[in-house]
Amino acid sequence: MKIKNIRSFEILDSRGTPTVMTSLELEDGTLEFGYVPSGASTGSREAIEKRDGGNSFDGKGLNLTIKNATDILFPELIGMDLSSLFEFDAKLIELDGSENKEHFGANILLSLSLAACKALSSHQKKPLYSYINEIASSIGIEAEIRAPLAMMNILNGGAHANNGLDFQEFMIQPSGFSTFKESIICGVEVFQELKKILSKKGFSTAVGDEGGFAPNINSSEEALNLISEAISSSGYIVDDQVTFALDCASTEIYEEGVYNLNGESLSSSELIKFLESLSNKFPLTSIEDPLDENDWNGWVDLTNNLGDKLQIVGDDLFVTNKLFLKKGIELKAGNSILIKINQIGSLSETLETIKLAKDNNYNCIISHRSGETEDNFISDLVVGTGLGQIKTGAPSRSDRTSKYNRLLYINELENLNFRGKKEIT
Ligand code: 2PG
Ligand code: MG
Repeated sequence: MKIKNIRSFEILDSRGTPTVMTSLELEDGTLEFGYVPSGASTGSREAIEKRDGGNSFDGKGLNLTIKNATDILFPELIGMDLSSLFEFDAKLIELDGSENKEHFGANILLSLSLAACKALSSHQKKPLYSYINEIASSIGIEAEIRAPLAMMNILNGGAHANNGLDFQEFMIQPSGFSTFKESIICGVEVFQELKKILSKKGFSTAVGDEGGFAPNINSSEEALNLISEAISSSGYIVDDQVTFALDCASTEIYEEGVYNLNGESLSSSELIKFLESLSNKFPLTSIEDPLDENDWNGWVDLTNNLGDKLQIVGDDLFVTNKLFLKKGIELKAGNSILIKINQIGSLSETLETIKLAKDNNYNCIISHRSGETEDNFISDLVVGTGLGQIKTGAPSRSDRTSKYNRLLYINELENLNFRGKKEIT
């Protein structure tokens, strides 16, 4: 079916920063939209998010970027036959011609890739998750449609909050349940109990960028103790039913060879020791970006020490790019990968990275960005690829709950299998 029209629009993300939404219309009237999220703690090797510079929106405006794509890129695509997402994405990559998508911008290209995927699925009258399942299977990803175990970020720090916590995300994984619904109910109850506890102790219950609380506390232990208390007092069992996951986002605290943590300067091996001791005190099942994006030796050491026990997740390290993942596989750096579609800028390349990860037994976690929109494409993506884990913030604020709500809907509709603990053991 031929592409009849493409238009991009400057819209706002959950931080009020401009982002791009693109509509793609087929000749039969099918009309679909691609929305692009945006990060705050970005990896330096991510594909380029193009912005206008200048004065509008503090340099983050997108009018010129959109005009450039409208004048030069879209005329090449309009009239094209859209029958394969892989062919469409390959065309985008060829027309951009740069290694990191700086020519038109990974944000523009991703909005097109997502709109095209949705248009193909609508045109074929298939639910988005089923269509994604088909294309994932077509490149050899063994994808069993299922509900994911959530990583819920209920305490925010680092670049996502204005408090004293150096690590960025303190998450729970409600894994000890037999259904997705029970697991989400547990997460919500713990989140609400945490609010009561913080309030009783005189802390603020205002939330950070991903909907989790951002109290003015200073240490990871204090954060994890508060969460443990919330789990127990809401009637759940720490470890047995709910475990912890961290995103240290350590690239953000690394400066001139040292890690700045709680007012101290730690070497790579000191930070590794600290994380090991934390994992002995608390039931951690996952640590993301424990070290800086260029500290490959540290990653190898940490994976060697803790990799049998928990997920060591590369986010800034791998930036959803198969080249960096390949390096990690060769070095044995990390054993899991965070998957963010806008780090690489097309759905096809995202699926290729997932294939490489799965072929090498790396766990994959589909992730939102801290700057999100109301779009919930990643919910269909995690169900369709059957990857089994999603990180999409706290069960609070519409930019986060839109993902949970879509999952609740698909779960009910399809009576999805939920593997809980098996995803992380
Ligand atoms: C992360 C993400 C999402 P950001 O570091 O994993 O939680 O944050 O989008 O700011 O990179
Ligand atoms: Mg991260």
